[in-house]
Amino acid sequence: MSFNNALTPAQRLYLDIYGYVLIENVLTRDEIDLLLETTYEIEAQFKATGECPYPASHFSGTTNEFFRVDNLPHIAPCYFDYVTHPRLVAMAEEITGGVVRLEQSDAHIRRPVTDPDNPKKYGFHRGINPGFNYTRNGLYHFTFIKTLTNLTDLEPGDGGTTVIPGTHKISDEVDQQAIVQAALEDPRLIHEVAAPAGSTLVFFEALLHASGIIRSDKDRVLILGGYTPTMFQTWNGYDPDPDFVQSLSDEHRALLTGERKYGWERTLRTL
Ligand SMILES: O=C(O)CCC(=O)C(=O)O
Repeated sequence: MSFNNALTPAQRLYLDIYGYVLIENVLTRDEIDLLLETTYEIEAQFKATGECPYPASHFSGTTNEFFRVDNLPHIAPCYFDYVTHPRLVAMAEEITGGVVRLEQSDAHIRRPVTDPDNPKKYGFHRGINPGFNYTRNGLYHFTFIKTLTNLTDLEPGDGGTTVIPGTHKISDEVDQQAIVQAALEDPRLIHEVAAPAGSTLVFFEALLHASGIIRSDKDRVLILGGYTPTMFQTWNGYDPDPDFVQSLSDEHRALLTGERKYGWERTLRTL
C-alpha cells in the first residue's frame, strides 16, 4: 500500500478544518453502474424471497424508503473492489495516521419519504467519542474514518449526506442535541453534499453527520466503507467471514481481518 499523499494539500487542509472533504471522480462510470446494478438486484431479491445474499451479511433497513445491506466484501466482487479500493484505503491511512482495517461496509438505497404527517428530519449522529483523536505534525487525526461514495448524481435537495462542519473537534462534553439545535438555527452551519455520481465524501466519524432530506423524486444510492487502525474491532455485525478471507492475498486478508493488530505501522504526513 502506498502512503504517499493520497489527499492533496488542499484536500488535507479542508478535511482538518471542516472534518470532511469531497473528492470527485473517484469511481469510473462502469464501476458506478455495476455497484448500482448489484445493489438494486439485492433489493429485488430481498423483495422476492426475503433472503440475505450472504450468511455473514445482514440488512439494517428493508423499507422502500430505506434499504441497506451490510458487511459487503463477501457479497459481490464489485463490493470487494470498493472496500479495498487502493486510493480510498490510502486516504484512510493518511487520515488515521497508520495502517487500517475495514471496520464497516454498507450500501444504501434511499427514496423520498412520502408521509406528509411524518416529515423527514435530520438524524445527526457520530459513532464514537471525538476524544479518540490525536495530532501529529500539527495535523488532526482520528481513529475512525468513512469513505462514502454517492452512486447517483446529487443536486441540492436530492438528499446528499449532510454534516455540521467542524464538529469533529467539538468534545462530547458539549451536549449533542444543543449542537444540532444551534446548527439548525443557521443554515451556514449545515453543509449538504451535492456532487456527481462517483464522488466520495471522506470524513472523520466524529463529525456530526446525517442522511440528507430528499426533496426531489430521485432515489439516492450510496456505498461506504469505515476504516480504523488495525487494533480496533469491527462494528457489531461486520466481522469478516473466516472462510472467505482465507482465499485472499495477505494484504487483502489483513485489511479485512485487522490481523496486524498492535503492529501498527505509522504513516507520516505533512501538509
Ligand atoms: O445517508 C447518509 O448519507 C449518511 C450515512 C450515515 O449516516 C452513516 O454513515 O453513519
